Amino acid sequence: METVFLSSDIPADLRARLESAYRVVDVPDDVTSGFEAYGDPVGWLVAGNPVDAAVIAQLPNLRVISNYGVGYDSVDVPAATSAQIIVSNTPGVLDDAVAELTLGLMLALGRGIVTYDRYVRDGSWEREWPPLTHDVHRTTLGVVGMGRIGRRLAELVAPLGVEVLYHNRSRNAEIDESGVATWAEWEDMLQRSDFVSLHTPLTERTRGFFVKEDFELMKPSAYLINMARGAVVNTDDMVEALKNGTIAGAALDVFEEEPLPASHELVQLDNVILQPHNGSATEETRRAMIDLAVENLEAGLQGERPKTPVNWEDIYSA
Ligand code: 8YV
Repeated sequence: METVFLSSDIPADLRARLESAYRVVDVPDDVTSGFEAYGDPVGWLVAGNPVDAAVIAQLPNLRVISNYGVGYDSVDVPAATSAQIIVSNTPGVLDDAVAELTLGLMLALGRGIVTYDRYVRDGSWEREWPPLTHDVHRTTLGVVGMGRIGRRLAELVAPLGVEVLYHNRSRNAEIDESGVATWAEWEDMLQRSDFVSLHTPLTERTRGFFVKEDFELMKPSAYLINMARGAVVNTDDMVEALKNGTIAGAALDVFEEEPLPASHELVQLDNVILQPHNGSATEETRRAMIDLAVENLEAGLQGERPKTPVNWEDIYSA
């Protein structure tokens, strides 16, 4: 039997299905060497594991890397493509879940939901009524990296009368046609938005791209939401902007270092809502994601085009 590596827990029925055709081996998600201890895989289901060129070079018979997640920044796709390894991801099935958590965070930031939960619990309410909060309806939301998730978010906030601006490197024709959001120049979007929500993939171009000057363009009353990857923002600049009042607050689902150590400076800040990389983390959505990830793995191993490949055309075109 050929070997398949799994670097995520998967539901028992899917595991049994894989085990009927492959030798299935659990490999911790931080292993980058010493693969001989686990075997010689033809397929690997990864969940944010670092799979760089050096890792790929150690696995000469690998044919498929199925990424359990839409963001595949932890996989070196060009290295996989040169080794003729199919890479797939799980787009589409998590759009609703990520967009709804983003909406929840907008409401929590604007209406002080987390702050005022603490206010009641610590007895502050027994002493005085809390300060007023801010409307979320009829505000302006700026989406950075408008794709499927951003579009779903734009649809969700529409009934609240929220105006949605977006900025991508190039305009998204489908979005422009749909009218759910309006493209804006970078400075204009940052200056006008009450919420700036990041949904861009992490690439060499977006790594560390959101810096001090960008925070300074935002309104002092505005909030940053990061649902993308921690590394797209310069964390030191963000902490500074949050501490000195350049912006009003932030809601963060992703961090440069995950899990975020409880001793991190961000944890000390009252104007930040912290989430443990939770955007897609519902029973229903994770099931849909893992179904798709396993289907992609099986298809690729059978020499078929996975439902949602990343590099199929790069390998098989020409
Ligand atoms: C994780 C995510 O992949 O889809 C993404 O890009 O960030 C998450 O959904 C999830 O933790 C599963 O590995």
